Amino acid sequence: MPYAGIATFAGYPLWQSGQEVNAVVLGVPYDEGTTYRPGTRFGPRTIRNASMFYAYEGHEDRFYDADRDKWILTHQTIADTGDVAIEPLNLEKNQAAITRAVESILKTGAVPAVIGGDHSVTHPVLRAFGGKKFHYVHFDTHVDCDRIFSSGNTHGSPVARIMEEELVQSITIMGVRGLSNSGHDVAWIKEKGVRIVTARELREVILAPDRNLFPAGDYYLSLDIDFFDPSAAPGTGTPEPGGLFFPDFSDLVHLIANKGSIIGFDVVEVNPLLDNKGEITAHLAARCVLELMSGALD
Ligand SMILES: [Mn+2]
Repeated sequence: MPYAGIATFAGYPLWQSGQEVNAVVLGVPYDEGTTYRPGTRFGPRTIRNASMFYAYEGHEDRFYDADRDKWILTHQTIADTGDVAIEPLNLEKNQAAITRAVESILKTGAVPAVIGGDHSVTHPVLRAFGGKKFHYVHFDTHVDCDRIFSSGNTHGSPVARIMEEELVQSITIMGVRGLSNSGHDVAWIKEKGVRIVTARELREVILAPDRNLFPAGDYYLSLDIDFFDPSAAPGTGTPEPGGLFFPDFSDLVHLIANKGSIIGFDVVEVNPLLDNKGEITAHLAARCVLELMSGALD
């Protein structure tokens, strides 16, 4: 039963380093990049716990998606490697440890499925791809391009760092809204060629999918849980009204997976200390990991 035993992601087995599987789940319990309400260091453990809800069926019977009337992730080998060992207040060491952990997964040919942690962890995760060319899609309320003094490695700046280090081929930020983005940053990144699709625009895209929105190629997807409406994802540090919902996200993942190939992804910014009693944010995050996993593997 899902409430018994030690919680790995959705009850999948632990990964033995070097073992060949299709995808490996990696937790990054790091939130020292947080600029407002901390607590996402507890994200990986809580998401794993919530994900056990999806461990009713045996591995052979995973999963029947009733909404789409199709089977997903059947016969895919998935494993959980636990968490990166974080050393408090040692940014360089932590970033290097995150990069190394993802490298060890990529080396075996598996898709890394990262669960955070705050959004600053995406930057060292992307370093692990070592110059490989791919499109980067950032699902977020915020453009995460802070350029203010000492914002170097916070959860408000991963996109700026990714741009500086030229780690990706293109950047698309989806779901942007609210009053906490700097208009100057938005103007700056647009000028640099970053594509921004606001939450309002995204609703139109979902109603009438533009098949040319995503070119063919490899994709890395980064999901900040504050992409969702706070009514669906209250457990996050910087909520903003006007977000989207799970079926919207699912449609977007399918849109990308049908055009390109998802080579890695992360789900970040789940803060269990701010979640409601039913832990709906953690459950949503677990479900999103499975949706992304299906987009990557099926
Ligand atoms: Mn973010």
